[in-house]
Amino acid sequence: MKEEVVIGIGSNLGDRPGNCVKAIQRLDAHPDLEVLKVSSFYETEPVDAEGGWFVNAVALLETSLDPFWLLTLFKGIEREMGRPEAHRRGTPRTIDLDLLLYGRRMIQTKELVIPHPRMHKRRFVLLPLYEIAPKVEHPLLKRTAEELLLTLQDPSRVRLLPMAHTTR
Ligand code: PH2
Ligand code: MG
Ligand code: MG
Repeated sequence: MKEEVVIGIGSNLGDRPGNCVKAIQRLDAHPDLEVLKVSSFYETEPVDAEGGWFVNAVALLETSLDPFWLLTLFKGIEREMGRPEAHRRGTPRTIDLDLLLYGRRMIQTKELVIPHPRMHKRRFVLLPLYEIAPKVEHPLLKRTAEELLLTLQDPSRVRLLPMAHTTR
């Protein structure tokens, strides 16, 4: 069965927008995965992280891969793109792919928690998500992206990155 999946994409090391584009292209190249929508790219102030501002985006995928397969795929892409395996949370990274929503599925394991436990607290996630899927509902909080963004208390700055993207 195919599921709609929402992922977060982030980079704060090297060619940040280029890294995001490359990761999206690698995902789209997978035979069992289709990239349906990609948000604009945003420049975002780091939240509980070291290093400079991030470039962040959110994408909507359709896939028959199960969540744990997806996680393995994401880790492979992160590794190929130069992110060290033993990565301390918060240190600068060329690419970070996060599984945010997998349909309306709720998963709580050591390796994977879905919905992503911090997605509803972060402007760098909710603003791009609102752009591509304002009505998508958080299955635990029962609030749409739009509703979560309206009541969000996150003072970190998020601004549209002015550039043209060939992948959209
Ligand atoms: N990711 C983090 C921690 N902090 N801050 C911004 N602005 N963007 C991110 O993608 C991000 C972060 C952990 O993955
Ligand atoms: Mg992350
Ligand atoms: Mg991550």
